[in-house]
Amino acid sequence: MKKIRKILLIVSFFSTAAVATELTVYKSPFCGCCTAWAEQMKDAGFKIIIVEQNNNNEINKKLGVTPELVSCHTAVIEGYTIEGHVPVQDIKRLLRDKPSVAGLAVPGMPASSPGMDVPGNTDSYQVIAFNMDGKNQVYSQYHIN
Ligand SMILES: [Cu+2]
Repeated sequence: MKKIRKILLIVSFFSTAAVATELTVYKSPFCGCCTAWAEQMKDAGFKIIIVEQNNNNEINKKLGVTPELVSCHTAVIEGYTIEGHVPVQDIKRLLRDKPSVAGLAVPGMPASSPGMDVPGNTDSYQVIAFNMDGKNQVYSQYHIN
């Protein structure tokens, strides 16, 4: 029994390693909080591909990231757009549930969000599920008292 469990563990290790989901991050080479967020996504098991460019104006237009959604970096994972400091649990939920949305966004750069991580900060913020037609809804919220 113990032996079987050990084999299963090894098999599951290799299968997750083989199918690491790619997360492409578009960012400015000077953005430190973008890198901090990408590091957390890497720790969560995603394969990170960084594309450095001066700004994301063009890609944001293409991906439906409107000015009220915009943040410091834009990422793409399995056809979904991830704008800004979106927590990993929301991305995992998105990939699991596969809702018909264009992506998730944390507009601006809330000080309490992952990658910002300003010590002791508990500013509330929302993760917005957005669509190409401009229809947005709240996907999750953090530090709401
Ligand atoms: Cu940022």
